[in-house]
Amino acid sequence: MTNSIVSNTPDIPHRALLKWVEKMTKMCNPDRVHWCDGSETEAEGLFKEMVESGACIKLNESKRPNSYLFRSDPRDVARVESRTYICSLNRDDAGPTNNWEEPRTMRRKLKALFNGCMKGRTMYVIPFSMGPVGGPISKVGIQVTDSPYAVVNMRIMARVGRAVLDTLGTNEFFVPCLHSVGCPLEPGQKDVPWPCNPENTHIVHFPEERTIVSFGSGYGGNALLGKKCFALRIASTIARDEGWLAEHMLILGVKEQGKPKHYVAAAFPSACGKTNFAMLIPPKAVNDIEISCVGDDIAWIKPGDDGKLRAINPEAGFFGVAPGTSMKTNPNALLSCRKNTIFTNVALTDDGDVWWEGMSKTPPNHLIDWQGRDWTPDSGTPAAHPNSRFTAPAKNCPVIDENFESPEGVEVKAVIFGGRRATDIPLVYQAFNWGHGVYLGATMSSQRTAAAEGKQGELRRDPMAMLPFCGYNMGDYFRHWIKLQRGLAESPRVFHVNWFREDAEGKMLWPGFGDNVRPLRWIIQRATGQASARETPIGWVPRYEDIDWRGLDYGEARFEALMHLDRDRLRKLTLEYEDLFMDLMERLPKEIIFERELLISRL
Ligand code: O2Y
Ligand code: MN
Repeated sequence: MTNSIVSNTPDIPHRALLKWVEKMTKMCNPDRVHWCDGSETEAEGLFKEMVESGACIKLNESKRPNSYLFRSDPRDVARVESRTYICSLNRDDAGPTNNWEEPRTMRRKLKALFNGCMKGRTMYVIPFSMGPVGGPISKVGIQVTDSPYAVVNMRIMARVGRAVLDTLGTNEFFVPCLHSVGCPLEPGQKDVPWPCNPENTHIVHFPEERTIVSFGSGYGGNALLGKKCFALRIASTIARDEGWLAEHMLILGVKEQGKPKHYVAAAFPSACGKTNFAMLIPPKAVNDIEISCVGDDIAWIKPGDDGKLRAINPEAGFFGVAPGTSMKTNPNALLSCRKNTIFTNVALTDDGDVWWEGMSKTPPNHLIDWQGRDWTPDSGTPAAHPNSRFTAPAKNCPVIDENFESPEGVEVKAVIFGGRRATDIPLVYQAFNWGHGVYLGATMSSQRTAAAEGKQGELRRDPMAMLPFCGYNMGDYFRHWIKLQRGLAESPRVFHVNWFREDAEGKMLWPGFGDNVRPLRWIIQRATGQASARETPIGWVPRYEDIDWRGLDYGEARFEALMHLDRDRLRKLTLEYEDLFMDLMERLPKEIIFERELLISRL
């Protein structure tokens, strides 16, 4: 270790890890190095320091026990896709859907940025496991960071501590994750509440080396490197090489009374109610079915020895979007953040609790908004930032699944792809086979909402909801999906859903939320060979009588409108897909072209 730097370096036999941390220390030049043990005492100490420095506020202990509010710099409020890079050796291996730069050039740039970047700060070393510690599907990362905010969040989102180091033995694999907010402090210089360096933000992945380097942002996916950077971008490249899948999917369990529990994995682009679906509460009248949540965002799916696909949620917490979450829309999410939770960029109430748009019908008369300013309902600006977040332990969730901690994961019976589509796409349909299912995932698209970048209503292509998260060429990714099935004894059935179809007046045709359990029940029954269906050119669809309508007054004519297929429009939409396929042409598997041709001819 560098002589003058105080460090609590643990006694471990993993020489490569010690050497890497020493190298990072030399380059970043922090005042102290702290290896995190993930303990409650350690977190208490960090929160105490951050409250004292003004980096966060402790919330009212009786209303929101052991919970804290952070306000970020207004220039650092979300993931920045334009500054996210996949630096593979070969440009084509990143593909046309990723930003790419030549790895040596990028390394040179990063080296200049990281040189002395932690001066005046503590460098934290976070050993973390994605998935249960030591599990057969789990993987280890070591994040080095100068952000105590990242430390306390990582402690909720991943499994952190000495037990993780112990699994590494003398030379086991880990993903090195280097992070800095990019704001060195000169002696005597006072820190700001949310240090960041937006002009120089870079979120960089080196897929061949399996390393992550993030500079300049302290927010969410840019700073909690176990999440999108590791569990999706780097893990997807590892999964390609090892024969499994790292997916942007929730995992939920469905238990019908008197029947075995089954699990599904589902991919939705953002703003499609993914967390709501992951924690769905069925309507009262449908009282013989229970939904449990294994994960709300990411699934690692691996073929088991029995040739069936098994999935784990590699995360240990939820980094959920706050606005719109209420006891009406998602009570289980709200209950998940009743204690031991970190809030970022939500509003503060006068009695030391939190509030955000949509939490209650009537807003409080007075709040402190996400930028620390007085706020009233007449202010004309949102009290909470639209991308404000709660970081809550998954074990707080009232419907967390009994197998959430199972190292072997749960068997996946069905895969669901979904999108927000006001027209054309029916509530639910089933792919004819795996290849057709991969085509459905590859052609996923969703309408942009007001919160998303771009023109509202415009269709954004988002294959398998992985557009910003696939760590390699999207054409190779489709090929990997197709190939994976060849080694399976049994593959999950594949479905497409759309909760957002509208009538001619622009009114929602489907109630959504808890009622989504109705198509979900049909999906489970189809995947387990129990339900009937009707064949159409786009796939198998339920007939009116195949859906459980108890407690919902939904006539046959309305269902017809919800499921209506306009062949001409669908053929036109299919042909319009040409543009994405043209971009990927060089690496697009022929199976995808065949599926498209088959669909056009069926239509
Ligand atoms: O803006 C961020 O950094 C968070 S993005 C995020 C967080 C939780 C789950 N999913 C996402 C996403 O962008 O898909
Ligand atoms: Mn996500």
